[in-house]
Amino acid sequence: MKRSLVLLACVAALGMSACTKQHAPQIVQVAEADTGGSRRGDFGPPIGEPIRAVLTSPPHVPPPTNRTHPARVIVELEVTEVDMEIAEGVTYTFWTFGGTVPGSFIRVRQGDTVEFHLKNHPDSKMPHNIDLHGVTGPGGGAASTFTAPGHKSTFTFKALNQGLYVYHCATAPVGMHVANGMYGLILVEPPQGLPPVDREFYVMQGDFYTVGKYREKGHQPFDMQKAIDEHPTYVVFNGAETALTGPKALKAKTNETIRMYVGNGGPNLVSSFHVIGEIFDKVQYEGGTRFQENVQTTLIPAGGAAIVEFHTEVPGNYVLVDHSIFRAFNKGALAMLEVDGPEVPEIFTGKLQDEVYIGDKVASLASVATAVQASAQGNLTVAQQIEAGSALYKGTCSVCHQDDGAGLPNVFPPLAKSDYLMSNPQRAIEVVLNGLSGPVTVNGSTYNSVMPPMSQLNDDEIANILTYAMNNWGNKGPAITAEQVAKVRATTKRAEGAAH
Ligand code: HEC
Ligand SMILES: [Cu+2]
Repeated sequence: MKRSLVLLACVAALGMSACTKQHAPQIVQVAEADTGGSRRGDFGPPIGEPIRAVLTSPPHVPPPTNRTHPARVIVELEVTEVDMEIAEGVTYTFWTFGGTVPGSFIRVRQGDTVEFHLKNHPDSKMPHNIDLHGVTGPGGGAASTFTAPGHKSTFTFKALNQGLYVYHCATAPVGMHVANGMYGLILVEPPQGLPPVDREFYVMQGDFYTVGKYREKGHQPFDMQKAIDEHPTYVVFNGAETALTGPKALKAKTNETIRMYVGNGGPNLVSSFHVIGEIFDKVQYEGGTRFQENVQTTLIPAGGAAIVEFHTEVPGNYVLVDHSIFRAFNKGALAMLEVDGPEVPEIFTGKLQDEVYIGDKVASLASVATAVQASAQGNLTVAQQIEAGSALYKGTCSVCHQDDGAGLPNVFPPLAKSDYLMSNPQRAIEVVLNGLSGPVTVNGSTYNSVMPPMSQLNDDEIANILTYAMNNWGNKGPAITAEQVAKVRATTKRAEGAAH
């Protein structure tokens, strides 16, 4: 095989030049990368006492196995059905492998014999099973692990192929189990292990389908029709819009090599995985053996994975996104990596705040959830509205009207002490919902520009933003209620297909 490859390369090269020795190393490299697949993954029976696998919750990754021989590895994974936040103030009933979405990270070595124990918590309402893409055998273990609530199943497999593999539940209706968060990753290390790096992270994308709209507060049930239509309400990393933002952002230092094990649980969408401000030095695309270098965006199929590596040079915030970009900014597919260290002006200068770019994602939206909850209970205070509005104003309005509400001369009118805003609250609601264009005079200056409609914001959000704007920067005005906004929205004709 090796010989014929070399021969073919020489024949191909003959037309241009002789087959020099320079070609040889490349060919040998290709031959070396051929791992032999499953035929060369059996290193004989397990040696020594059985080992209990270290399982970790995302974004953590278990330590390398650091083994030079095959072992019997015991994996105990418990399925639980739990209510957790998918966005600030929005809960969802997730079905989980190990209590988290994605499920616990499993790390074994090629040639290991894995003794898999799947437990289904007695409080579960559904039976579940597991199909591990790293298994050679029917269903990836699905049929062998079908487990009713309060039961446990066991099966054993030999990890013959190295690579990064998705596992997921495959109980009917399969799509629903996957959509509820039943997926995770298993890494089968090559026999020599992976090269050491400074930090490893576990990140997995998933699409979610709720009856309520994006960020509609309260408990949201699964919407089967939206799932069938492949019309997700949320696309998130690690099971929640806020899983890796704010205080939960990933953290690293400059001058470190970062390795991310990135999976895509689907159930429907393919991910265009990208880190804003970084370039992947190396991508083991599709979780396989070969790698590509110097990559901007890597495609991760549903039910697939990739190992990406990059080196940190410049401090700051790096943003993980699905570069199908509406998913990042309007459905939640956005996570943060904070890199700490001294500035390196020879590589990167500039003091541009990326807060405006990533909008309210850097702000904690807890105050927004609090305000909506208080509103539902009928005891919302103006102070709560202002606090929520302040968080939402960031990014949504501050891009143009600026953090201090002063606007930009001749381009964006001020909201601070604006006679236009303060003289007519009803009109202000209309401006936010429907946008504004044509000449408008604010504090004696005329602006003739375009403000796009902000109708993607819900009634609570608009009420709170306007209450904030009308009671901040020296403004003293009324509080705006969600009911007032709803009234304006209901009486506004909108083009077919425009946001709610
Ligand atoms: C993309 C830039 C942009 C964004 C984002 C934006 N605006 Fe505006 N806004 C404008 C422009 C431009 C005008 C003036 C339009 C014109 O000339 O007709 C304006 C006008 C206004 C006015 C009336 C004039 C005044 O200064 O009182 C209000 C009130 C207002 N915006 C509020 C908001 C609020 C609240 C938000 C956030 C929900 C927001 N805007 C987001 C660009 C923006
Ligand atoms: Cu299941």
